[in-house]
Amino acid sequence: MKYPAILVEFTKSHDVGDLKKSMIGEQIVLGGWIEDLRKMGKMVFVTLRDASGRCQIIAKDQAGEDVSKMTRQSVIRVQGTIQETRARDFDFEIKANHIQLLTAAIHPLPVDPIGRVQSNIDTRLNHRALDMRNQRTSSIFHIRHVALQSIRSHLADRFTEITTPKIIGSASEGGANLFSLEYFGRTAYLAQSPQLYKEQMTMGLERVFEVSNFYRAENSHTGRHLTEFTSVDIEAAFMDYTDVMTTLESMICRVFKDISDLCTVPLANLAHELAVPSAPFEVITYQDALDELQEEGHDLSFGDDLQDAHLRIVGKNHPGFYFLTDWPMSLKPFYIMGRDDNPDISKSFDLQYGYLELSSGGTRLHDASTIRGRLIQQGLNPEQFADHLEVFGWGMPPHSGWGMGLDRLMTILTGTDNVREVVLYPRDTDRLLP
Ligand code: AMO
Repeated sequence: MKYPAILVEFTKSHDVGDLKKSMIGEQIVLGGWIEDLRKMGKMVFVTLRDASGRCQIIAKDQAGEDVSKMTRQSVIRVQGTIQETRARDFDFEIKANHIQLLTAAIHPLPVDPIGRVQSNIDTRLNHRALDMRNQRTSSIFHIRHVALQSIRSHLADRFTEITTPKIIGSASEGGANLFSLEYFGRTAYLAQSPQLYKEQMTMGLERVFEVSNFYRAENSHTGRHLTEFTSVDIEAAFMDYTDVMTTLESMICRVFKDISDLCTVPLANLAHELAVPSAPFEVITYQDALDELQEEGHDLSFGDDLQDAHLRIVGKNHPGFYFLTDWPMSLKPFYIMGRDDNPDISKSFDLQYGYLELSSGGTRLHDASTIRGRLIQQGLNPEQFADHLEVFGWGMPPHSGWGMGLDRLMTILTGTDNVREVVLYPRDTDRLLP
């Protein structure tokens, strides 16, 4: 390997994670930040971290700039040689010939990325970039990365990935919870979901999926609601709701297996033991849930929505993944189909994890006049859906699909109880910065 010109460039020859004991004697150039620094006599011991790991650097105090005066979290570049170590925590160490300070971290820092001093979630989110040097935080985002890869590779086998618009002219999920914005003299909205577009795409592509951010002007202050969230959506022609439930179930099992196999270190950093679920997931009906609630003294009638308190009771009886099916039509959006034997019951489902709703989906209506009737029934104006309804006259196949909240799934995968922990820069009613 050609030895880089240390004083001219700021590149490095290796990531810390690339180094091995078998490389003892090799000259390398590392770049990273100072996690810890101890001066012992004329020697300075630096724990250098980069995104791939950490290693010990041993330097004479006069190696390059005055190392012992450098602050923790400052960015340095180290030119040195790999050698044997007597340190218990490391297999080898780097004897530095030269340490170059690239950027000094100004102290006091607003959060301690080592986690010795604990900060509350708001303080950490206000300083997210520095929080990302905390191994717990970076582990969450490593797991998120693997989950996204796993989801994409699972779906891409049979589905085509699409990207639908986020600036739209009419609501995708009905009128409530829409963010509006001024758009060159007209009103535009931020998409709540890809619902209408993904349905339309089944006409030509048959099976599609999307992983994107969507927007809900929801004034909810819970650990599971954001105004900007990431949704994984599928829509498939010639499938009914039971078929897409199977797709969801197998995708969830695959993601858990992949995380369990590929993320042992991040999971250990989070002290989280992941239980890989197996298919088939339990299925209970909305009526079963009402009966369970009745036994607990909650008298709900068919058509009543299940509030958070109700789902917490049902979730206690079903702590893992389970499908909740057969919802009343009155609780479902205009595009959901009713059952042939009982038009008051929908061909739809939610995927629950205990009390937490992870996904909802169903068989869609594919007949324009029925959709028009449902829109009117729900107090929506069919005129505003004219472009969408027109498509249904061009030969729309029967189709089904679901949307799944990735951020909510991430809380289960990482053992956290707040979606703000698993989103880089969460947006909620209070949080618009940074
Ligand atoms: P729904 O509105 O139930 O269905 O949303 C689907 C899933 O998205 C997640 N989710 C949210 N996550 C965080 N913050 C929010 N504010 C938020 N809102 C929703 C949840 C939820 O289960 N178009 C349909 C899906 C379909 O039928 O294909 C839809 O959007 O995990």
